[in-house]
Amino acid sequence: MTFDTVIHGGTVVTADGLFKGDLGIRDGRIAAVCETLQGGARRIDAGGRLVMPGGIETHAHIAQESSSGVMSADDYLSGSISAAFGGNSSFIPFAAQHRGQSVDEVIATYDARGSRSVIDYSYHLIISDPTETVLREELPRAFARGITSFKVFMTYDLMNLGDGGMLDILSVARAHGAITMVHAENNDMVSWMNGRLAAKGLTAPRYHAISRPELAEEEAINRAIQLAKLVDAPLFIVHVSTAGGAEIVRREQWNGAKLYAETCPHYLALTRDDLDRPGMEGAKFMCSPPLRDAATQEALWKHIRMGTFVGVHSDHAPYRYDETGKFLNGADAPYPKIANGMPGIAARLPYLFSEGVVKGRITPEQFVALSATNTAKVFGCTTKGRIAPGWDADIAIWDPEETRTVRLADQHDNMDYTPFEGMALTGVPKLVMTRGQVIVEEDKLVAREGQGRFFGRAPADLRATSGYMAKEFDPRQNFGTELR
Ligand code: DUC
Ligand code: ZN
Ligand code: ZN
Repeated sequence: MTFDTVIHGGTVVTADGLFKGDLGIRDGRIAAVCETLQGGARRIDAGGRLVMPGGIETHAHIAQESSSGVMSADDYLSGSISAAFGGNSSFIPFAAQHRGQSVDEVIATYDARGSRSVIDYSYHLIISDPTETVLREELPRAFARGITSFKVFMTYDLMNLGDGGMLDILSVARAHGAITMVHAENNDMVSWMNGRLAAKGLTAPRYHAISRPELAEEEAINRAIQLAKLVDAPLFIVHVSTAGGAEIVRREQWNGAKLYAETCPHYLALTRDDLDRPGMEGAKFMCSPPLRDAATQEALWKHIRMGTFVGVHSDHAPYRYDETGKFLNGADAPYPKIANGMPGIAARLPYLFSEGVVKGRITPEQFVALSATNTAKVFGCTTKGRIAPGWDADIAIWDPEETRTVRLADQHDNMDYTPFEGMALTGVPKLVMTRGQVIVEEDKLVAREGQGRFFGRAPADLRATSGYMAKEFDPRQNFGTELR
């Protein structure tokens, strides 16, 4: 058997186990996994290193306008390069429909933006305007192209769909085998808090965290799940930031909901105290849902370990600390007029490895599951996220012992700060490939612009969930499931 590349002498880590072995790669795919392999036009020595599936970053805002018109600082070139330096072989950013826009046009716009990527990419749609045309014509066309997931918002005046709008989306998604992702925060609770704080003139960045209470997330998570259960639709709760929210997710998973969730590194690494930094520095740490506290961090780690979360994703939402980003509305803008989000696509996996695997909170196998394999299943990436014959050769080779301190100067995104600045992290991705092509090697980019390919996705693999039958839809008793 001939190979284009052989990776030899490393420890291969999969979601199921660890073994010493070699990988043979041919035509962009893994052709052989064996104790030892000879040959290979190129042989890569992985002695002393871990050979893992390249990360799949499934929560990133790249070349995306927010509803208030702020453009993220990273495009598909800088965003994908930064992702690759952070150990990712592919990513699934959002393609955002704002009110009045056609979904077909949104997808065409992102196709043009995505063509610059150095790693493979797909999109989740964000839906903010579910008109009849969107529901009956455009979403089915998007599903047919392999865009099988999308995000809806329960907060933000220009994005929030209301419960009826969510039910419409959930029902259409279910019919097509798509999964609905939800940003769950109670919009009225947040608006009410904003009003109270504004009346007292409390508008500094630190009040952003106060304005979005933990209860607002917990209430909305619970409501989103009940809405999804009514129509038995798969649901993915993005960026869970509270212990209470994670507990509700866990309970409802046990109750049979087709329910998945993620958390993000910033909720593990930072707290609302970071918003108290001097002057406007706190704006760097403004994200929604907001940062919480140390007790929450411990609870989130417990849920990561126990499997409540299928993934830990960055929610890379890069808004610079200048007038193009955080301060588009002025250098001392009140917190409701400062963009929510922070960068983290490069730090996600090094942080999870260092704080998770190296500190003994999760196993190396769990790291692989959380960084690639689980979410590949949930988001229908049928050729990615595994090391097995026939799968894409999307591989990351890590030095598990090297320690590096995060510095802005070493970042590859378009940002002017990193919230992880100064953190010493152990474990460094040394080589990253997508479909057998090396993207990053020993701190150097070796890919060319546009090398990544769009990949269509299948419906979520729901076989491990039992589903939920609302009594009112039980054909033995009432109207029957066709009403859903
Ligand atoms: N939601 C996100 O997922 N990212 C940034 C801001 C937000 O509201
Ligand atoms: Zn969100
Ligand atoms: Zn996000």
